[in-house]
Amino acid sequence: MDKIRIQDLEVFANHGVFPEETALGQKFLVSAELYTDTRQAGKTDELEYSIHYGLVCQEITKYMKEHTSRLIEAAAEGLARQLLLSWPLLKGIRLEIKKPWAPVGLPLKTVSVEIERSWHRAYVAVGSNMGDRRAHIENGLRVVEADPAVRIVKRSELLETEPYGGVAEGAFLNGCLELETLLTPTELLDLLHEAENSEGRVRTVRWGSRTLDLDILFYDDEILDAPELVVPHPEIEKRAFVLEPLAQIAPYKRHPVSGKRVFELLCALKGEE
Ligand code: A4P
Ligand code: MG
Repeated sequence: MDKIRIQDLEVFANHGVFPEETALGQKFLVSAELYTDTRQAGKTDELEYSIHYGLVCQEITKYMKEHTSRLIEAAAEGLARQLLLSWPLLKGIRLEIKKPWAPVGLPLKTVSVEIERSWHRAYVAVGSNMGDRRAHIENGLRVVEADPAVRIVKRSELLETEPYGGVAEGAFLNGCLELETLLTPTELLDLLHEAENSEGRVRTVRWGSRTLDLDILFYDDEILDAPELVVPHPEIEKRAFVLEPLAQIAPYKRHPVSGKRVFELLCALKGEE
């Protein structure tokens, strides 16, 4: 991806573990690579299609001066998040904060941390088969959307489906979402659990009835094998109640393991019925 690079922006600010660092302040050098597609700006010569690096420098300076972190890790994390939230054309960022005057009592040029953060695309399955199913889903999605680090960019319809797996009773409403998020897969799962819990979800029987179930289907093209988080969701291919709504919003999305597209998986499953 194209990038706009800011190198060693000098800011006097008050981050540090030692009391004198927060009291007296010191010099920091901030470098950033802003990942963005510059093609349109390049063709039109119009600033509105790009990221105004002058304003970004001002925002970095303001953030560094207005916050006090003990660790430059925390300053970098907070600053990267703020920039990614405030600039719609910014897809990702590599950010380095250097401390040339780090009080370690030994001669050094700089110490620094460098992080890379970006927006990710995730797909989430939504289901409910207890009580006011539509209300459980809408309320749960409000909890998800309340986090600024998550944007729901597409929603399928909510489809009426028969219970699958032989444990749950009562028809389900099922749907799928496409999200853009700054959260890691584990952080996203925690947020989904929070939304489930806010709707009074009680975990009794696996695959049993539930007020709200939110499962991660895909997270970019990542493949995760930890038992507490398997991505892509291992049951996608077997479930019409996932593939039908998913095909409404992402028919051409490829399963990163099999390489098959969502509409192909749905056709294959229907062919078996
Ligand atoms: N976990 C691992 N991978 C994931 C992932 N990709 N997304 C872990 C979400 N969670 C994941 O889930 C148990 C644990 O799985 C989580 O704590 C997480 O660490 P859970 O939601 O507590 O339990 P569950 O929902 O009963 O189990 P599971 O396996 O999520 O059940 P499913 O697969 O959701 O199936 N029929 C219809 N028509 N529609 C439905 O929506 N749903 C189910 C439940 C059965 N039949 C259905 C439907
Ligand atoms: Mg679940």
